[in-house]
Amino acid sequence: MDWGKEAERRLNEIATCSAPGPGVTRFPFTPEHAAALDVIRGWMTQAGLSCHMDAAATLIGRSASTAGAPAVLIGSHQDSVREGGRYDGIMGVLIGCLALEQLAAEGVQLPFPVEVLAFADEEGVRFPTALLGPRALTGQLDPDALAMTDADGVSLRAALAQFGGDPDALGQMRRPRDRVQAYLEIHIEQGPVLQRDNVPCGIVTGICGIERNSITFSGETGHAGTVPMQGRRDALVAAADFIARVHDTAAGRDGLRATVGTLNLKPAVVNAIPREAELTLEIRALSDEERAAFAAEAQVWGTEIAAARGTAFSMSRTYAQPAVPCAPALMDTLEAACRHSGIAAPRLPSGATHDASAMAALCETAMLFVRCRDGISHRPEEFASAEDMAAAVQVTCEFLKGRAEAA
Ligand code: HGY
Ligand code: MN
Ligand code: MN
Repeated sequence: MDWGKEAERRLNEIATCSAPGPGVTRFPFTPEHAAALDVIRGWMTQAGLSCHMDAAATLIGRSASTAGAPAVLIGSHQDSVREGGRYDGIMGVLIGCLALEQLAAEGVQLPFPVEVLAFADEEGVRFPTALLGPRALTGQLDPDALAMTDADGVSLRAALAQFGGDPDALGQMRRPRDRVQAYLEIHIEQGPVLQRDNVPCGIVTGICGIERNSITFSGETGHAGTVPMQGRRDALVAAADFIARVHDTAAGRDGLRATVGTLNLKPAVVNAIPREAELTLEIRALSDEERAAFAAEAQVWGTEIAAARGTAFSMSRTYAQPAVPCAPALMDTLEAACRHSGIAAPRLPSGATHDASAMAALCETAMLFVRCRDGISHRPEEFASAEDMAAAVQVTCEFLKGRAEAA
């Protein structure tokens, strides 16, 4: 079987489980999500796995292994950003299934069960929180997150319950640590390094920490034609100063990323001065200390700029997750698996965050990156080649065989 071509075919099929518009838009607990789970159930069944959906709406396929050994988990997320690509997240779920199909075809009996997990919500786009599935499995879920609402005022609790999950059971989902031996996530790199190195796969050394802050500048509205420029308390002008300061300072901090991804104005009409500018500031770094220091600096800049512009300023952190190193022993197993597949895989950090960052609270985690064309992701043009996906299937098979030899 040409697993690369098969992967491409299946990803093109599941990409139709999307809201209308360019690229893929598949938010959690939506009809698109339900349609995708029907497709993924087919993948899991074809891989010989028995499927069930847990209380966090994670679809889990488990191999029929009779071995009482702790399971190896292979997972990623089914959801996408708005107008995203066909590979981010879902490719990792598929490659786990294809690798198990390949091993079954070879007649390989692993001495441990394998589970493939399709997490519902990693992106945190619909609700201002993320990683619901992994945090439930690792006992890290903040119950307050269930009260968070989407743009239509629907709570995470209501959306999950309506979808067939069980919000009240999330607190009892924690997996015993002795029942899981490792978590592997296969994911498109979303960056340019593997293409630059001309190699199909890479081994992730660590996942950046991330925090998101809600920021508001408040001034005074007025008639755009009659209020003199002098003395205006224009919230958007203050926000513009702040955004430029954040961007220009972060540009000088190697490895740190700072992004203002959303901006909402009030009253948001062409002929009135903005009285309120609400924005989000996301900060990422492989060092949690560096990330916290930058957030503290931003707080100071906001206060100073607001005073200079005659506006008020508020900043509150709405989300945070620490940086996570990957497990050295698993990285070595992955490296051997790549070598057996004829790949000299480089090691590299992940600027993007992943389900693995939360799973690390339960077990040792590893990530295999797959080359990403021109480093483009979170866009319809995102692309991984069939050849590289075939290589990732082979590496995943070799990784599982490597774990079996070490058992
Ligand atoms: O935001 C991220 O890094 C991930 O793609 N959710
Ligand atoms: Mn992802
Ligand atoms: Mn993503």
